[in-house]
Amino acid sequence: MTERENEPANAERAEPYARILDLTEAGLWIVLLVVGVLVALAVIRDGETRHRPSPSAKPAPGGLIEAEDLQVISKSRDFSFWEQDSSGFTGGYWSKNSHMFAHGTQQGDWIELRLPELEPGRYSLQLFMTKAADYGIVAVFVNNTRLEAFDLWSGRGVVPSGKLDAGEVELVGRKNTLRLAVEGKNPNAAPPYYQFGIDGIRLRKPRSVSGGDGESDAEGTSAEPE
Ligand SMILES: [Ca+2]
Repeated sequence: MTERENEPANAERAEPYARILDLTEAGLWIVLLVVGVLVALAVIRDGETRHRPSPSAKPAPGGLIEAEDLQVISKSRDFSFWEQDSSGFTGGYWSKNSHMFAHGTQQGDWIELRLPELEPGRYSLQLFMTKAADYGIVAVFVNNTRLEAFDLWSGRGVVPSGKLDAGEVELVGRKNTLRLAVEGKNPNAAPPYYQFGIDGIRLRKPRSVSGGDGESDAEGTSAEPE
């Protein structure tokens, strides 16, 4: 028998191997597809985990009023003041994972917010703001009385300010206002210099009046004050 006569038999014998190879190739693609899907799911789950507050991140204690919930009464001019999701910020924890971000502001700009209705009387006002490389110096007014100014510049990226004491205020009736005014900038500030962010505020009866409520002043958003 010659080589040529053997050819058809060899071809027939080769065919099952070819099928096996085809099946192997198909199997390989299926395995690659499954691995790809598993990797994609792992990436999505990792992203979800990173966007959740870490278990060690303490929510702000009771009494914190979200800046996101304060009604805007007026502004010096038309700049944006919007709720920005903070879950992508790595510098700390913001209550309810967002703050109000003032963007497009210049020196002298201000925004006025309505304070929630509380029993008239004296309160201590604390602010929980945001600091960043391009944030300005912001003065705080309640009912047109200037309290304190806070330098919101930070050389550590975007971070919560921690508790900022603005002093005591007298609240009367239902029309109390909180004004935040950009007064200047830190010499180290980066352009556009005059932005700011606010996470929330806290209004408490002063301890001397209430006789101490037992609450800890150490609580707040998780950042260390600078
Ligand atoms: Ca907030």
